[in-house]
Order: sequence, then structure tokens, then C-alpha cells
Amino acid sequence: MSTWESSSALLKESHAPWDGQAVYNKPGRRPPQAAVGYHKAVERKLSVAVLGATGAVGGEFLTLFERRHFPVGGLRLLASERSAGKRLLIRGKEIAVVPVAPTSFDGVEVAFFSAGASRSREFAPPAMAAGALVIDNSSAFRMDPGVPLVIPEINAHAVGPKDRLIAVPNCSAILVLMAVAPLRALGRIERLVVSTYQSASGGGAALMRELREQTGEVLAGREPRAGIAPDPYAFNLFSHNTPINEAGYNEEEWKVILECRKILGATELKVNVTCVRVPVLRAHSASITIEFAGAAPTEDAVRSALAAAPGVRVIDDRAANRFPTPLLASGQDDVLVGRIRRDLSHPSAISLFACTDQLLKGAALNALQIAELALGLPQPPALPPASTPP
Ligand code: 2RA
Repeated sequence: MSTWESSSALLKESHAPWDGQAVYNKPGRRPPQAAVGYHKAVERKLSVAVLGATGAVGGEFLTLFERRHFPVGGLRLLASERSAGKRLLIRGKEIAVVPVAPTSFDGVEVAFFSAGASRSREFAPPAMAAGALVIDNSSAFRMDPGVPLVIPEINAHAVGPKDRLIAVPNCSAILVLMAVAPLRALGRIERLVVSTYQSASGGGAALMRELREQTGEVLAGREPRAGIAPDPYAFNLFSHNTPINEAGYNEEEWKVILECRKILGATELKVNVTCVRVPVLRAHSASITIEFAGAAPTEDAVRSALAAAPGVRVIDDRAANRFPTPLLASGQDDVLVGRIRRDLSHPSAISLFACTDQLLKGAALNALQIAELALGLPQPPALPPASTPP
């Protein structure tokens, strides 16, 4: 019997009701079907691995485990040869980060991967063979038709009981869809026009460091040293730092197009997107115009649909000129949405602006929510406030 099977055997029907109300549900809404189907709870601690433990997303997992009461028994911290050897402090205990190898997953029941697509391609097969449920933050398997690509608030139904590899969507796709998916109740969505304003965190801890250092250098009157960004980063912005395809779209834009269609199950959805990196540390923002098949819904209907959507918080105070900002979103679990207005240039369109913490809902939090869903864990009770970011 594989580790997965043996751990599944220990999953028991929970007496506590699945508390869809807490995270996925607001009054009057139904919990996602898959979660209802998995109305079970793990009654013991799990053996967990984090691949990419020293990275920006890896670090978020460690605090999220505590904040969401994830039932971590053993914790294996894995990284590339280069980053291994560090020691991380968890619950007052130092744990060494060890170099990843195909045998690293023996005995592991849940593995969170956040070390890039090539490492995911290399280590997901041995991890699954060892019986682990793999939640992959990279782009390696997202468009594989056999791999669910999941935002739990939107397509929890995509997760089946036999799935052992589940992909976390691109952070910009998560941001866009968290703001757009709740509006499907108001009419058929035909087209999205999106511009992103993406933070340094999406490029990893090294790009965050580069932004801080270059900013310091410019403020000190020095010429900033070039780093991994293709352009000077401090006090600047640039087209997303990924290769451009023949159609003129960079990789990030292409991911947003394909992943939005897959997650919504809407192969015909038209998406026009421009992805830009801005000098913000850890929260992505997006301007989104949503074109409906018929007349646009009213602003009030849009506001109500978003206010009722799990994981979304509306900040839309025209009088005070107060709307979502990346700083307000940083360290928060919710996606913030505001600037809700008619697109006066188009009778079927609504425009809005959204921000999310790229390391949380854009990566680690979404991954952990997927694990909670797949394992049938009860949703965490009242969550303490999210961390205060830099
Ligand atoms: C970025 N999408 O912001 C990446 C992070 N996954 O560049």
C-alpha cells in the first residue's frame, strides 16, 4: 500500500461539519461541491515537505502552516544544492534545509513545490511515486489536461479523490479570476481586457532584494547596479521579464490567457492582457475590463456579487477616493477589489481594479487551500491577522 493510500485510509468522517461558511462561503452561498464531497478530516498529523523552502513563497508556507493550523507532523525542508544547508526557525526549533533528491519524498504525504518548473518536472514523478500528494506552484503541469488547475473558491469541483498532483495557477491569473469569477452570476462573460502591475515578489526573493538595494542606491545618489531585472528597477517599470512569442505576447500574458480559460472551463473566453513589472515589493495589481454577452450589470449588482464572494474584499469608497492598493493587500489573505464602474465606451462592459498579496493568495495560500480541500480538512476557524509584510 502506498503512503497515500495508507494516509487516505486514516481519513475518517468528521463529526465537525465542513465549515464552508468560514472561507469559501458567505451567507446564502453554497460550499464548493468537491469540498462537500470530501466532508472528512484528517485526525492525525501529516508528514509534509516543502521544496523551495528558502524562497519567498517557501517562507510563506511555514507561517501559513501555523496560521491555518495545518496538521504538520514531520516537516522536511528541501531546496536546491545551492540553497541547502541553511537552518530555518520554526516554532522555536531550527530545521535544516536539505538538498532535494529523488528519495527526499519517501514517507512524505503532502509536498508543496515552489522551486520552479524544471525542478517540478524532475521531482514530481518520484514524489508521487513515493505516495505524496503534490501541490505544484510552478507552470510545469498547469496546462496538462490530466492535472487540475485550481483556485478553491472558483473550481473546487476540479479536484477529484484520486488526484495526486494539483497545480496552483499563475499569480496574475488568480488575481484576475478572483475578481471576475463571481460576476459570472450576472451574465455570460465574453471578453476580458487586463493590464497587470506585478510586484518584485513574483520574480522571487532575489528580485525583491534587487528592488530594495537599487532603491537605496538611487536615494543615496549612486548609480544602481544592474541585477537580474532586464532594466533598472528602482523608480521604473518594465514589460514582464519573460520571453515574447511570435504573437508578441510574453510568457506571463500567455499563461494568463490559457489558465483563465482552463480554470473557468471557458475555451472561447477572449482575453487581452498586458503584463508589467512595477517597483512594488509583494502585491500584484490589475486593471480589468469585463465584457458581458448582453447589457452590462449595474454597478450595484457587481459590488454585491463581489462583496458576497469568498476571499474577496470590496474597497470602493469614491467619496474618500479610497480603493485597493498593493500596500493594503500586502500580508492579507483577501483579494481587494474596487474602482467598480461602467465602461462608458462599451454598453456591455464593467471595469474594476484588484490587488492581491502575490506570495499569499497568489501562491502559498492558494496552494495550502488546495491541500486542505484535497485532504478534506475542515476549514480553519477564525484566522488571526495575516503577517505584516515589509
Ligand atoms: C511573476 N507570475 O509575477 C510570476 C510569479 N509566479 O512574475
